[in-house]
Amino acid sequence: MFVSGITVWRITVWRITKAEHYNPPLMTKAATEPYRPHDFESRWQAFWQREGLDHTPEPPRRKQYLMEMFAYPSGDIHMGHFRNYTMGDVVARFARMRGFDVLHPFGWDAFGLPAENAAIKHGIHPAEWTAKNIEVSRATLRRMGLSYDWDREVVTCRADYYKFTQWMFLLLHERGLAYRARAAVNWCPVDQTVLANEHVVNGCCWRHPDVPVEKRELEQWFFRITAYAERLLADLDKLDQWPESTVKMQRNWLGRSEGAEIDFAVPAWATASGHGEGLTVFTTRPDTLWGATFLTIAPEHPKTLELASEDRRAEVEAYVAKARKKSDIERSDLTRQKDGVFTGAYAINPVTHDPIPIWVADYVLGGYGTGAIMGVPAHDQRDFEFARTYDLPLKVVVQPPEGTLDPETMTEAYPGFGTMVSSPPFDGTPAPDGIAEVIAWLAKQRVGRRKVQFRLRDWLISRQRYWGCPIPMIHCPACGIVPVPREQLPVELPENVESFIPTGRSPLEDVAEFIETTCPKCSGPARRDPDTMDTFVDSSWYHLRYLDPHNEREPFAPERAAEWLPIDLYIGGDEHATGHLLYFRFFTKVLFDAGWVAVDEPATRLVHQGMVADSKGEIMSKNKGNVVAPGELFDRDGVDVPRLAMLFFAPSDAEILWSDGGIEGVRRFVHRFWETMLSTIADPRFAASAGATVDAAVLSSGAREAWRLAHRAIERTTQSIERDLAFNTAIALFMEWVNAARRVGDAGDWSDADYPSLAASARLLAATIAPLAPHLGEELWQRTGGEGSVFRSPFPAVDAAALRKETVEVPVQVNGKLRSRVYLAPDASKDEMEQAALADEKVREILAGQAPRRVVVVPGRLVNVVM
Ligand code: ANZ
Ligand code: ZN
Repeated sequence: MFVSGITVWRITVWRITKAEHYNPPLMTKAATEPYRPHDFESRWQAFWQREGLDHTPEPPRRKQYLMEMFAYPSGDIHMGHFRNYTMGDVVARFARMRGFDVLHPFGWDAFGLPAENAAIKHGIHPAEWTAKNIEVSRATLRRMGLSYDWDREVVTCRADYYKFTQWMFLLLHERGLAYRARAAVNWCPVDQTVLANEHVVNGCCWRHPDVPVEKRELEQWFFRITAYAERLLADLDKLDQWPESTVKMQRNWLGRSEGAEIDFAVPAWATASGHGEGLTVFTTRPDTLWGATFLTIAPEHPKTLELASEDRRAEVEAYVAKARKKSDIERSDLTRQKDGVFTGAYAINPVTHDPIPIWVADYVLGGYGTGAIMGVPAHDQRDFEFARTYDLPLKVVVQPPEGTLDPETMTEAYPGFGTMVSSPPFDGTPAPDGIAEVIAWLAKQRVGRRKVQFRLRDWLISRQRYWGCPIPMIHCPACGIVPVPREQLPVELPENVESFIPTGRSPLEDVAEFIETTCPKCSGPARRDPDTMDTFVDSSWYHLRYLDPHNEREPFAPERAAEWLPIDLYIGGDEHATGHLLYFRFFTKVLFDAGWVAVDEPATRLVHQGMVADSKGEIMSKNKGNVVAPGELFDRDGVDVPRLAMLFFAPSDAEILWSDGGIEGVRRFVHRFWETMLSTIADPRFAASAGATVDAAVLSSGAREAWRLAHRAIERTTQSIERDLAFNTAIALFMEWVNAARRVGDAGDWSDADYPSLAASARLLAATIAPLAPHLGEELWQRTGGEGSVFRSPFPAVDAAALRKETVEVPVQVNGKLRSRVYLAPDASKDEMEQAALADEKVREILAGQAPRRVVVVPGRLVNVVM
C-alpha cells in the first residue's frame, strides 16, 4: 500500500497533467513537508565547505579546467553574471560527479575606469570603491553556493597579482613585443584631457555633448600583436569547439589581405619642396595598375603637408584638421559622399609613366596599409565616386567576361575580374592570374613586391590614468628607457594622488615619490613611466594565475600549467569576441614561444551565454531601470528556483526574457517535484527497495513510462552538459517525469511490482538534478539515504533498456479483414495510428495507390481501412 503522500494527493487536490496547469495545493500536515529552501540551502553550503568539495585536487589525474569570465566589480553582481556563473557551476558540479579533478576558480577584474569615475564623482578612493564592490558581489556569489575554489581567487588590482602583470610586460618587452610609438588619442579640447574610447559618445565628449573629440598625438606603449597575426589566424582552425560566429569575427578582425605594395616616384619638379621622393601604396589589385589615374593619401599621412604646394597648403591644412575630428568608422562609411583636396603634387605611374595627381582624402585611412592608395576609378567604387566628383579621368583596364565597359557611360565601377586590357605587356591575361604575374614583373623592375596585409593593429596598452597597473619602465636621461629589474617588482601604485581627473598626462606624473627614482643601469636620477596598462592586459593572463595563485616568485609554475592547460570550457559574453578573446590567445602564444606553457591555444571549448532581458525583451541595464537584483530573488525563493528558471527559460546562447510568470512555473515544478520525491520516500516500502533492480518489462504501462522518463532526464542532462548547455530540455524532462509519476499515483496506488521503479527513480533523480539545483539535489540525496555528499557520488548512468518506449501491437484490417499489425506507443494519437497503418507495407500493396474511402481508428486497439 502506498500510504502517506500519494493518497493525500489524490483526495485533496490534483488532477493535473501539465506543470503549467497546476495550482499549488494548500499544504496540509497530512501532505508532505513544504519545500523551504531557506531551511537547508545555507546548511548545505556550510557542509560543502567543511567537506572541501570545491577544493582543487592537486596534482589532477583526470583534469577539467572550467572557467567563467571573471567579474568587473561595479556594484553587486547582476543577472548576466548570475546566468554565466550558474552555467559554469552546473558543468563543474557535473564534472566532479563524473570523477574529474576540477579546477573552477573565480576572480575580479578590478582595475579600470568606472572606479576612477566613482572617485571623481563621489570622492571615494578607487581602491576603496573597488574593495567594497568586491565584498558585496562576492557575498552574493557565495550565497548562490557556486562551487568555486575560493582559495584561488585573484584580484587584479592587488600588488600580488599586478606584480606579475608587470612581469608579463617585461617578458613582452624582452621579446621585442612591447614598444613605444606616437599615436593618436581622443582629446577633449574643453577639458584639455585625454578621453577613453568609452567616453567618446557620437564623436563628442561625454561631458560636452556638442564638443567634437579631437585626436592628439602622444607617445604610447604598444604590444606587437601584429607579429602574431598569421598564427592567430591560422590557429582559428583549431578552435572547432568555439562558436562559429566568434571565429568568424576574429577572422574578419585580423583581416588578412593579399596584394602588393607598389612604389610611385614623385619627381622633384612635381613637389613644392622640390624634394623628389616616392609614395608607396598597398593594393589588392595590382592588375589594375595601368588604370591608376590618381593617388590618394590619408590626411594623417606623414607626407601630406610636405607634398602640398604653396597655393594649396591652406586648403590641405584645413582638410587635415577637419578629418582629425572624424572617427575611422565614419570615414570608412561607404555610403558617405567622398571628398578630398588636391595637394598640387604629382606622382609617376610606374607602368604608364604618366604623371598623375596626388589627392588627400579621408576615405583613405592612415592606419591601414601604407596610408596611400592608387585611385583606379574604373574598378574601385570609392575611387569611381571620387573621380566623378572631381572630374578625374577613368581608364578601363579590365574587361568583364561579357560586354564591354565604356568609361564615358559607366555608372559604377566594375570591381570584378575579367581580361586585362590596355595594360601592356599583359593584354589578354585573365585577371585573377594576372595578379601574381604582375607582382612578379613589378618585383623584377623593383617597383613593387608581394605584400600580405592585416587589418589588425598593434595593441595600444598605455593609459594616462591612475587606476591601473603601473608600467614597469624607467626613463633615464642617460640610458634611455630601462626596464625595472624583475626582482624590484612590483612597482606599486601609490595610494595618494592629488586628483584622478584626467588631464592628458597621467595623474602619477605628479606623485613625486612615485615618479622620481634611480636608473637601474647607471644609478643616476630617472623617472618612472607614469602610465598604467589597459585592463585587458590584466585579463589576458588571469587564467594562468589561477593555476598557482600563491606563487610569489613566478606568475605560475610551468608544471601547474602543464597539468591544467588548456581550459576545457570557458563561458562568457560574446562582446569579448575581438578583444579579450584575441588578447588571451596572443598571450598564450607568447608564453608558448617563451617556454612557459605547452599549449598555444588557451581554451578548447568556448560558450557565450545569451543576454538576460526583461519580460518585454529589453536588455536589463541600470540606465533603463529594469534590472532585477539576484539577491532579491534569493530572498524570496532561495537559490535553486531562480537558478533553475535561469537554466529553463532558454538554451544557453539564446536571450532570456526574465519574467515573474516564468518563475512561477518553475516554482510550481520544484514544489511538485519535491512533494513527489518526499511522498515516495515516505512510503514504508522505500527503505526496503534499496538496491532492488528494476525490470522495465514487468512494469505496468504508466510506471514504465515514468521509469523511461526518469532515464530520459538522466540522458538529456548528461547530453546538455556535454554537448550544448541547453539545460532547458533536461529540466523539461524532470517535469514530464513528475507528471508521469503522479498519473500513476492518481490512477490508483503504485503496486508492489511497480513501486521499486519509483523508489529507484527518486534516488537517481536526486543525484541527476544536483548539478542543476545543487541544494535541492543534496537535500533529496540525503533524504533518499545517499551517503556523503551527492557531489562525491557518481552521476547516474542511463539504463538503455529503460529508454525503450513501450509499444503495443495494433491490428490493421482492410475492409474488416485482418491484414497486418503495427507497433505503436500505447498513447499514440488517432492520426499517428492512421498514418502508421497506411504506411504499412501490406496495406499499401492492397491499396495499390488508391486512396482509402475511410479509416476507422479505435485508439490503442485497432485500425480498419475501408476501400
Ligand atoms: C587599387 C584597387 C583597384 C583596389 C581595384 C581595389 C580594387 P582590403 O581588402 O581591405 O585589404 N586601400 C588600401 N589601403 C587603404 C587605406 N589605407 N584606406 C582605404 N583604402 C585602402 O582592401 C585593399 C584595397 O583597399 C586596396 O586595393 C586599396 O584599393 C584600398 F580595382 O587598390 B585597392
Ligand atoms: Zn641610466
